[in-house]
Amino acid sequence: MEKRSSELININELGDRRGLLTVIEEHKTIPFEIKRVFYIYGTLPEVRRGYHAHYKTRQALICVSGSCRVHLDNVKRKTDVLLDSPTKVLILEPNDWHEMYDFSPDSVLLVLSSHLYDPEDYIRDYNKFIEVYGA
Ligand code: T46
Repeated sequence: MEKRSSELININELGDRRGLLTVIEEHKTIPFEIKRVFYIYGTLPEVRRGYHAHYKTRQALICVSGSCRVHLDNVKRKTDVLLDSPTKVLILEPNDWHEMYDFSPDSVLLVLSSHLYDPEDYIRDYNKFIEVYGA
């Protein structure tokens, strides 16, 4: 299985007296074609979600309102990323087991995805994840 490194990138904020605007473009800001967009909101602060990795799906996570944290585990390293600005973009590669948590009440987590929804693309069992990506 191909392994890539997830990455937190900062993108520009364009602003004037009217307010702020931030742009995301496929193959420029985001290193893949965007096939699907979804957003996660109304998640209570004590809830932890995710608990999976993917086979193919690459994603970009942006907390466009409020904040949340993402736990990442690619077998070789475990780290936690704070998404607390619409200018922070987490490029999340399929080989990172991820868990999202610590959602603020106003949190809206926007996710841009390289593939259409396919339940078969999820690895929801941690032992299976190690089997697939541990070598
Ligand atoms: C991911 C993280 C960041 C659909 O029917 N279509 C969709 O495109 C999605 C994303 C979900 N669903 C259904 C499947 C479940 O019945 O919506 C329900 C909630 O999805 P899930 O439990 O997978 O949500 P999270 O927050 O655990 O994970 C989601 C994405 O599914 C996942 O790809 O990487 O956000």
